[in-house]
Amino acid sequence: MQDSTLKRFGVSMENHLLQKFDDLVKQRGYENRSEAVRDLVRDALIQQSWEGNEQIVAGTILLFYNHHQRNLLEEMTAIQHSVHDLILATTHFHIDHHSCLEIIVVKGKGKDIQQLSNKLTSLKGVEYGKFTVSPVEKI
Ligand code: NI
Repeated sequence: MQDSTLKRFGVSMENHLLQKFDDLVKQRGYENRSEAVRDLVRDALIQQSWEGNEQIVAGTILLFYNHHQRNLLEEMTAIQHSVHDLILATTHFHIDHHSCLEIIVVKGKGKDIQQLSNKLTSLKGVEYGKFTVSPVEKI
């Protein structure tokens, strides 16, 4: 059972950093700093919890790429087939004449998913890659 009692603690930081943080709080529409800090802490814990470990996570790998790049589609397909047990679904969008957006929904051990994401996003022709993940157990 999680203890959800709110605790207060003091944070010191340089003024310029705090000003930037306040801008971010405003931009993202947080009610106050505490709410923003809570989200940042949760994000950090999520990151830390799957990096190189055995915990089961679920998430997405988003890839933006040029499908004219030589061998890219073959390499992508080969990589995905080699770890088919980690992949729940793949959705492909033809964005324009050259560009494709692919979203791969994944589930498996954090370290395996991270490795898969690194392999795919580092392929030549992949212009942008974004890996988002959530632990299957609640944080
Ligand atoms: Ni396409």
